[in-house]
Amino acid sequence: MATLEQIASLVEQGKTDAASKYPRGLIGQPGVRECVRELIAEGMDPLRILNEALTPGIRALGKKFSEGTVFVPELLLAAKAMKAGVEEVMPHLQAGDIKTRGTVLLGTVQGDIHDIGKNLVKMLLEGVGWKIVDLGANVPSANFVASALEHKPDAIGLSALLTTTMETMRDVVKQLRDAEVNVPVLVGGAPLSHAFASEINAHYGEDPQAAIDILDRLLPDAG
Ligand code: B12
Repeated sequence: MATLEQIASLVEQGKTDAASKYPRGLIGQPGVRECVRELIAEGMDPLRILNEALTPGIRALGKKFSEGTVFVPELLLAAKAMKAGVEEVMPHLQAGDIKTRGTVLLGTVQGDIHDIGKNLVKMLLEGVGWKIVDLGANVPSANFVASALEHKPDAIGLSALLTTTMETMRDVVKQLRDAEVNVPVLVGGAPLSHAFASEINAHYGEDPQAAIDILDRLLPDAG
C-alpha cells in the first residue's frame, strides 16, 4: 500500500509514473502518479496528499539543490513528478481547499533570452503553491510595470544571465517604484550578488529554494 512518505520520496527522486525510465533503480515500479491514485481510491484526503507528501517532497529536493548535492536534471525530474501528483489530486479537491500562496510575476529582463533558470524558479514556486504569471524572456521593462498593475502580484521575480542585462533590473525596479508598485522584487541569475541586489533595492535569490525561503519570510500570510 502506498504511503505519504513514499510519495514524498518518489517526488524527491523524480519518479513520475511507472513508465518513467528514471531513476534507473525504480524502473517498472509505481511512480508518484500511481501512488497518488491508489491513496485517493482508498479514500485518503487529497489535501493531505498535497500538503504532507507532494509539497514536502519538492521542498526536500529544492533544499538539496541549494546545498549542491543534486543538480538541474534532478530538479527537472522532481518538478515533473510533482506536476503529475498535482494533476492527480486536483480533480478531487473542493473549491477553496487549496490556500494559494498568492501571485508572483516572473520574467527575464529585456535583451536577455536565457530562461532555463527562470523556468526552474517558476516550477518550484508553483510546486509550493504560488501562482506564477510568467512573462517569458526578453521582457521590456514597461511590460513588467503594465503586468504588475494588471495582475497585482504579491511579489515580482526578475532573471538576468548577462552582465549587461543585469543592469536593466535597476531600471525595472525604478519603473515599478515610479508606478507605485511597491511589492518585493526578487532578482536572480548567475552574475548577480547580494550586494548588487541590495544596491537596486531587491532581494537576491541564488536558486529556487532561496526564492521559496525569501517569499516565506517576506510574505508569510500571502494568498
Ligand atoms: C544555456 C546558455 C545559453 C542558451 C540559453 C537557452 C535558454 N533558453 O535559456 C543560449 C545558447 C540561447 C545562450 C545565448 C547567449 N549566451 Co548564454 N549561456 C548559457 C549557459 C551555458 C547556461 C545558462 C543556464 O541555463 N544555466 C542553468 C540555470 C539553471 O542556471 P541560472 O540561469 O543561473 O539560474 C539559476 C540561478 O541563477 C537562479 N535564478 C535564475 N533566475 C532567477 C530569478 C529569480 C527571481 C531567482 C530568485 C533566482 C533565479 O535559479 C536558477 C536555478 O538555480 C551560460 C553559462 C553558465 N555557466 O551559466 C551561458 C552564458 C550565460 N551565456 C553567455 C553569453 C555571452 C551568451 C550570448 C550573448 C552568446 C552570443 N554571443 O550570442 C547569448 C545571449 C543572447 C541573449 N541576448 O540573451 C555568457 C554570459 C557572459 C556575461 N558575463 O554576460 C555565459 C555566462 C557563458 C560564458 N561563460 O561566456 N546562452
